[in-house]
Amino acid sequence: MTTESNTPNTIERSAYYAELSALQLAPLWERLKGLVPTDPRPNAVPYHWAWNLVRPQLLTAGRAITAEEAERRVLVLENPGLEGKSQITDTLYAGLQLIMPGEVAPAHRHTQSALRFMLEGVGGFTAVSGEKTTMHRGDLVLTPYWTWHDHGHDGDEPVIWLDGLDVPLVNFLKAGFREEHQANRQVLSKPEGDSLARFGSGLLPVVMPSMSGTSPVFNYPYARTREALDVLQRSTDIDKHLGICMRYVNPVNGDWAIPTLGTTIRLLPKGFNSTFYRSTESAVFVVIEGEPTVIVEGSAPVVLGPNDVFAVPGWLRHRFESSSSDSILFSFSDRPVHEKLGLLREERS
Ligand code: GTQ
Repeated sequence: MTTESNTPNTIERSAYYAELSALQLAPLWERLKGLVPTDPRPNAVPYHWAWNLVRPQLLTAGRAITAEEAERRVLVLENPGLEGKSQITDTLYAGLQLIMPGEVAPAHRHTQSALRFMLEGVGGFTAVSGEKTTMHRGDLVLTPYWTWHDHGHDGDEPVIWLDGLDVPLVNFLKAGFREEHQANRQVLSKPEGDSLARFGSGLLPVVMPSMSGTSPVFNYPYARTREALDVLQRSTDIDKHLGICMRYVNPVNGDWAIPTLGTTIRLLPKGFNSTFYRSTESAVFVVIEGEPTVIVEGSAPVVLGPNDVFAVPGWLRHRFESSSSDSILFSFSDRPVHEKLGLLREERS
């Protein structure tokens, strides 16, 4: 005799599913493999933004709108796999920001963390939490979450930098808040260079102020970074996947400089070909020196020039070649989040 429990496939499934749907119920067995995939399936695709094509469009933006009207005059780098989403990878936001001489990008704050990687022009500055820093090419400048920040420009040529934010992550968590300051510019209460002297000189105050999770070093000057890479290049200790690759650190706790965004600088010596690497992190690269080639498995090699941006979604094997000269690449990624949640998986071939 058959019982109800061992006679499946006896009902009309589609009518049943419609009944379930009306009750806000769904059969997991139709969805399990999509919900719990065998391996990561990013929507983002590898993509290259060539500086020589992007820069003229950015300068046109300079004639289309003022920094003040725009609040931030930025061209968003939007991944072709994430059309309309203002995302460069599944978890990261990137944009190129232009500020013209004398302009102000008004003070605001938000719970998304931001970084600026300075690319072009002299005299641009940003102010964060009462301190101003003038940005030079290759400098990494941090805007910790929920800190007032405004940008300005005392020079006489366009200033352009790469913005990186954890917008998709924060929005996924529905933890986004934004506020506009009542003044365009915040009051400066500290001398320029205060944070670097206090926290970024191999020294820390004996009496530590209370801190957020972001590094209190708010500008990591390229002059210092470059000098370190120069010395490290004399060593033979070159990782076959990463080259000479260093991370920007929060000197207070040894963590990544930004809790959600992993920032690195790497030097690939002339003639260096890295070996395929992949990890669950998604990353954005920008070339600061040289002309490296990036090879993503399954795609044609891409030759990158200075200031070109390249997005590598998670779990895609990729490697770099640096044939004609030394190359230096800055990158930011969601790696700290993978690490902190125990989700980081790497594969080195
Ligand atoms: O400079 O504060 O590219 O709030 C996107 C959002 C830059 C900024 C962006 C922002 C900023």
